[in-house]
Amino acid sequence: MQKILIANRGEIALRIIRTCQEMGIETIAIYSEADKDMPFVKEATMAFCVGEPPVNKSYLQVDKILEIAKREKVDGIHPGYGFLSENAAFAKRAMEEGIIFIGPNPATIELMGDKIISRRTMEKAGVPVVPGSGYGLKTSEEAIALADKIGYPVMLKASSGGGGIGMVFCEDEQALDKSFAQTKARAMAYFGSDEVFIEKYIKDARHVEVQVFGDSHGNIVHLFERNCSIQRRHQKVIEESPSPSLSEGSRNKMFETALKAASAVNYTNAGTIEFIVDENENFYFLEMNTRLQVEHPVTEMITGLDLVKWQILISRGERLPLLQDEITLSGHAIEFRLYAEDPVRFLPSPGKISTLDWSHAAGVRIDTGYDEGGTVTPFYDPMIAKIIIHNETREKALEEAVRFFKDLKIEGIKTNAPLFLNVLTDNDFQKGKYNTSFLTKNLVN
Ligand code: MV4
Repeated sequence: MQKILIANRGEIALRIIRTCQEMGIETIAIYSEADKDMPFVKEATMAFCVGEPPVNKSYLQVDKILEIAKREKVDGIHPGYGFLSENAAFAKRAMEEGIIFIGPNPATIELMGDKIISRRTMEKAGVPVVPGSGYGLKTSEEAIALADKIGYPVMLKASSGGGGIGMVFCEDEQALDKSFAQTKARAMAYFGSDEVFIEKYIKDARHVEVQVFGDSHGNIVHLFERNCSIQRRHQKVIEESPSPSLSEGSRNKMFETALKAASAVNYTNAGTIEFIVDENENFYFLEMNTRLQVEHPVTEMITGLDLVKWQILISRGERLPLLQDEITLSGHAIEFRLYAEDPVRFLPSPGKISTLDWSHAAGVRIDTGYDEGGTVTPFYDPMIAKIIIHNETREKALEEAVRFFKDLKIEGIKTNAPLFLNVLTDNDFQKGKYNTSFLTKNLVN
């Protein structure tokens, strides 16, 4: 591969460009009119405008993007995350044009995109799934009859959803009855499919995901786990590895299960197996993400590996660079997603970043798409930067994080930085005792 088109923007586009530069690969950036002055546009070997700011007029313009890829004779397309990264039709069209889609094959993307089919596939492979329906539900009566068997509360989920989108919590029969038709209608409007299913709601659970990689020679490895329980409205805010308060026995069982899950679909490239872990450390498969994830730097820091490089090597048919027992874990890593948002109301707060000074951050990894003076526009995710701290122990990493956020100099826009100091000084968080209810229970409102 000598030339790669990056079908993304911001920090992840820059992140991919950096690895390509190290590997001597040329990069083609695409950008919307709103992003013309962003660093990733300047940093790429070449850059082309694909349209107006709204995503459906720019970053989701499949025809335009493929046209540029063909015209510029790129060998591969890296989709990053979000946008077209889990769009099987896009991956397929790229392959049909003789361009390598840097990710798993389209059939696997499609299979994992259907949450009922992926659930069934995993169950058949002997991977534990949450008690629930492995088929689409036609009527609220059918849903209620099943919920009576598995017990309330339940989660009503759209089969084409995922990542928290199209999911509704139902405390009791009344709530399920009330939500059923609406959830179905919304799923139809959002995803073009009204298939829904239910699962028992696992409460006070931890959200732990295992990073996996597969190559086209049948090898599959895991790169340990990430705890992503600190979320708000299904937006992850803090991720760390290793996961605190998880026994070695459960962790190892989770790794084995993740390998079993990936093997069941002959998985290639980077993927993540999401588990929900209950209070007794029972864990269940939730979904598989068939892309590189936002929080991949956490894994890079504890393993010392470059996951984008691995993706590129695998895509051009090479073997996994390391065998399972050659992959080692060192220290503790924690990532904080700094957003341009009102810290009180938790609403996006776009604007010009007049001061952005990382000079106090020696030894801290900052993945950002912005320079000082840059503008966060209202068209895309308002994430400004990912701050990734790696230290010998969790305790030391948390101390380093406190120092970092006390000294952080960012001006001109509101950010969620105050939240991080609240979390970092929370007693339960320091002890590693937290779950998906943490932000709602302790620190919000
Ligand atoms: C669940 C769950 C509990 N029980 N499913 C959210 C993201 C998506 N990948 C799956 N998610 C969840 N699915 C069952 N059956 C808990 C979550 C979940 C969550 C729920 C509410 C508030 C925050 C959460 C954070 C992570 C996961």
